[in-house]
Amino acid sequence: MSHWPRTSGNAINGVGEPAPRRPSPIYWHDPDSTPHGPLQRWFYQRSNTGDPEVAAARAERQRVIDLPLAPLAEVPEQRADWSDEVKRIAREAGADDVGITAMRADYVFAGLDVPPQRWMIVIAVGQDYEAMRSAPSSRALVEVTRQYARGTRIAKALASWLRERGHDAFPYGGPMAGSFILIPGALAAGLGELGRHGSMIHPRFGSNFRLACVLTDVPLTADQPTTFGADDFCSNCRVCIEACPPAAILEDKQLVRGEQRWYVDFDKCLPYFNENLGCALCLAVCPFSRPEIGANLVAKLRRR
Ligand code: B12
Ligand code: SF4
Ligand code: SF4
Repeated sequence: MSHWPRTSGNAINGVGEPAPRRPSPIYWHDPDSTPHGPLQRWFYQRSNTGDPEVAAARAERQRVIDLPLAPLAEVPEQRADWSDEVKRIAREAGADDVGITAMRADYVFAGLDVPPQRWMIVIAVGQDYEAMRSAPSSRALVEVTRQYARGTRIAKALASWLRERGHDAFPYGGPMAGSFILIPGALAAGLGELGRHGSMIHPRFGSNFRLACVLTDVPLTADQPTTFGADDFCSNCRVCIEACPPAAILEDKQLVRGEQRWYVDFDKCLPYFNENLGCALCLAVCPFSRPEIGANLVAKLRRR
């Protein structure tokens, strides 16, 4: 806590602000550029426990991040709509779900450049439930790290495929925040609903999945947002509230940058997250994440 800045993370995130604005960089940016940067450095020291599996998963993730993209072909191939093809290629490369939405400037962190591409192809990758059930643990951290690598690998494969057809494309898979937030685009692309725990709930993977994406200008058709009742269900469910050790998950929606929505108390979550290998308990305990139970729940909510 000696690294804790005077500024509240909730103030940086715009809690209580009635006017819409772009999000501010808060974590997983250049640590010298944000008030919580020293805590970010400390996280990597703390989570470097000497566990060879964590080290191997991190090395593999870095190898994937460093992979070069295919060269850009000189003559662009023309198609009226690339949507079915890009989804097919993303799935073949390992994506568990894919959605398309228009890239919007209000997804981009304040002070960072708005990417020039028009479209966002959003990729979802499921995580192993048994590994995540052990969160917070080294095993869950390894699984999260592997899925970051998988999301990045798929995004790079799709971006390379587009470049080989003469269309530039930008892949993003984390774990650093990059220049834009993924959740509002993933919601718009129909990949799920926002849950009380501040992460998304997907109809098949529940909360237990990660996101990656590719930005491009090829002609695409946007998908529609989906609702299957998760938002309503969250209003009557307290599982993540009760499971979150620092009580960071709140009873009520909050006004954040002009939107009333579920919000997690950053100042409570982050110390626990940092001391406990990236935590993720809230993803693991969510009933939607439990294989079989999640699918039945979604079917029941859809019937209702
Ligand atoms: C910084 C960051 C964090 C920070 C702080 C997040 C925060 N809310 O302040 C910390 C380290 C605490 C964190 C923790 C976790 N994170 Co995180 N995080 C990010 C990251 C890199 C940037 C998000 C950010 O800057 N948020 C700060 C502001 C914008 O937060 P906010 O206003 O509260 O908005 C949040 C949501 O409400 C939503 N959102 C934003 N704008 C809007 C607008 C509307 C209209 C709606 C409905 C929602 C919405 O997105 C934000 C997500 O943080 C993203 C990847 C990315 N590039 O987007 C992953 C990401 C959001 N994290 C993710 C996950 C899973 C986690 C953890 C479970 C950790 C883990 N080991 O898996 C925990 C969950 C706890 C929590 N508090 O949310 C996933 C979510 C996947 C999913 N199923 O939805 C992402 C997308 C990473 C990924 N590639 O998959 N995270
Ligand atoms: S545990 Fe319950 S309240 Fe929390 S996100 Fe999942 S369904 Fe919603
Ligand atoms: S990551 Fe852990 S501390 Fe943060 S909200 Fe989820 S359960 Fe709570």
